[in-house]
Amino acid sequence: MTAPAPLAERERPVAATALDVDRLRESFPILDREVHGHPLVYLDNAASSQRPEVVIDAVSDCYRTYYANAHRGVHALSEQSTDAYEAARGKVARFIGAPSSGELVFTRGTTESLNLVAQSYARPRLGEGDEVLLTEIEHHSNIVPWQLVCERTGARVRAAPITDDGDLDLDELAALIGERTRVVALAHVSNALGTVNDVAAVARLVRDRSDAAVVVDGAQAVPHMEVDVSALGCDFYAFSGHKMYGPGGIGALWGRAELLASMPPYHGGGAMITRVTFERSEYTAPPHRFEAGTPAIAPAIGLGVAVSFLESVGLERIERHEQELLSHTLEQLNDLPWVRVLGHAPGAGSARAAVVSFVIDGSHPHDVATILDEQGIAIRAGHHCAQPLVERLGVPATVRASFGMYNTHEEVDRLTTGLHEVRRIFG
Ligand code: C6P
Repeated sequence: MTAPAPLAERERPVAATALDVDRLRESFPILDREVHGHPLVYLDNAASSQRPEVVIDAVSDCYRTYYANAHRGVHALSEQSTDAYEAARGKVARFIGAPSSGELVFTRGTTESLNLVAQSYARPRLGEGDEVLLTEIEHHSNIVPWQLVCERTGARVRAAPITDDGDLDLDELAALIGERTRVVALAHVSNALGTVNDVAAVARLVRDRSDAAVVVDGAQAVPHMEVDVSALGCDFYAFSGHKMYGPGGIGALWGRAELLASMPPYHGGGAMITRVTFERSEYTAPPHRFEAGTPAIAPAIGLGVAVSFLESVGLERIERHEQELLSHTLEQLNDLPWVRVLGHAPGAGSARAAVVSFVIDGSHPHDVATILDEQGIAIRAGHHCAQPLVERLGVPATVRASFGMYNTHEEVDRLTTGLHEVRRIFG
């Protein structure tokens, strides 16, 4: 028995050339709503994006028509759920260029994926004096799991410096890779600044100098650009469904087959064993070895549909559109002398995704967020779970506008108008 087909047919491909944003927006029911009497302007996509109707329907259809536990029953519903769950794995694996769906582990998201690598891959390999090399731009999810594993093994965390504009300094990074480096873990795209790290170049540097594993936090890359893990040359790649127009509570970890095969389980429980006695247990092969307990079946199926949706819109077109929004935003903000944008100017350093962090003279970012919210504009203010980065940049917090495929130039203009209102209030 196979997964229900009609949903895939309902994934309407959007026009072939430029992105038809008006039509695209019709796919996202929430974008129609008002906030505080204003049409919603949703610019908090780095925190979590919104979902298209096909994803909402896929999850709902699963629960309405064929849901049962996966991998556990011989009855029709269980087989149908299992098939749909495994089909989603195949789709997600193909989407990121994984050589095989067996290398794609479903997790709760980026955070769990990175903890899994830290505990199952790194912990058995780390000892006193070994090093885990991170960068100053990392999200807490790519810092704290490594601290936890270092505390238990005697290894230590080091951080490769970034420039004042938020670019990774590859020479400095190379100089920090030594014979004790066991892991190099970095973000593909910074959630706070949008900086796109050249992961392929970093992976080459690491390979030339050590046999450390290259672990990539892809949370902010996968929804916005084509990702091919094979071409990147990394060993692990982590991402979250809720940032890529999919359901919450689901994400994935891709890992090289031979590495996954060498790793002990992260969690113990049902579905990850072949035999259990009170003396010992034997474990299944990856990916199921790392999916103990009943998985998030409907969310995984929804993630598969989100991936099909992204493919139907086209990553290239999404990236082009978001780059236009980024340029438009930077042009507008650069005209406001009381706004200071963090990160480098477009074209001045490494590539930049459509995330814009800034500070406003005389206004705390949280007050800015509140005044924008009163105008129906959702942005995020704070340290964005990247406290070492924000400290490195010498600011207490930032205002962050982060864009998605459905944002428009008019929404950028609404943001600018909103900032003028902030200025009027704070003088
Ligand atoms: N960043 C933001 O507003 P989870 O929560 O596991 O889905 O993702 C964690 C995570 C890891 N890495 C990066 C680069 C991220 O941006 C995030 C989530 C959100 O920036 C929430 S803090």
